[in-house]
Amino acid sequence: MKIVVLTGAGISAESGVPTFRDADGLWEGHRVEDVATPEAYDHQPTAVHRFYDARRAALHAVEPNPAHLALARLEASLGDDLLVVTQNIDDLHERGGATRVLHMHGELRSALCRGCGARIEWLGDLVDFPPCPRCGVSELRPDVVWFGEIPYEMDRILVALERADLFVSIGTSGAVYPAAGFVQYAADHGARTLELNLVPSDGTHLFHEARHGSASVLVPEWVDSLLG
Ligand code: BV8
Repeated sequence: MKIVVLTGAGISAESGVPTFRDADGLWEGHRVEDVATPEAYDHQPTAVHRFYDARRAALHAVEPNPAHLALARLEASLGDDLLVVTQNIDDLHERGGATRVLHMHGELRSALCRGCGARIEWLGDLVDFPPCPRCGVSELRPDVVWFGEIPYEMDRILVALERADLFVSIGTSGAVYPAAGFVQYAADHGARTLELNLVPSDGTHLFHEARHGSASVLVPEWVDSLLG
């Protein structure tokens, strides 16, 4: 059985990573739509760097939770028949043991050089405008897909959705496109669809089935039901 799993901030919530749209979904008083845009970066690069530097630094203080671990267990069993597509820019899927993860909105632990286009693993701050290790130009920005920018790996994601027998959405509000449209695309290509979320998402009516509760409970239960 081919499965595509889409994850959002809700899968990392119980690890202590704030979500975007829950009550505390603000960083330093910023709305994510106000700082996660190329215009915001052009107008106030230092503020945007501080926003992402803080989130990158916070990665060391959080750990994968049972939901991340369960998906890694599922991948160990299904191999290439499972693809995890995440909207998250944290590294908790990987630290939970997953190896096939597509970060469609980029990653905190990566910097993108506006000079030469290189994507460089980056663990420190960018606010001091360090030179790109490849071209030497000081044009490193967060390697994150902002509103108005094109998500990464869309071709691979759409092919996987076309071939999927099952599409499972975990911990996402269904507020941002094109990720929010994946459920319909998968269903149009014959997949069954399942939502695992704390509360019904904006798109819950689009799913064949929806289960509501904490990801750290629902995801291991779902994986156990598949693996027996
Ligand atoms: C694009 C990276 C073209 C940055 C992010 C008008 C109509 C429709 C669309 C648009 C429109 N105007 C503009 C658009 C397009 C726009 C968009 O969708 N805007 C929205 C606001 C309307 N999209 C774009 O610009 C995208 N690009 O469209 O390019 C294109 C398209 C296709 C092909 C080629 C070209 C780029 C969007 C990417 C923006 N970057 N993140 C960063 O992280 O700082 S968005 C960010 O918010 C996340 O990445 C995520 O994608 C998004 C939504 O967040 P969620 O992960 O869902 O988190 P949220 O807090 O919202 O929800 C958490 C959920 O978890 C909740 O439901 C909660 O109940 C649940 N939960 C909480 N705790 C738990 C839990 N569940 C289980 N257990 C728990 N414990």
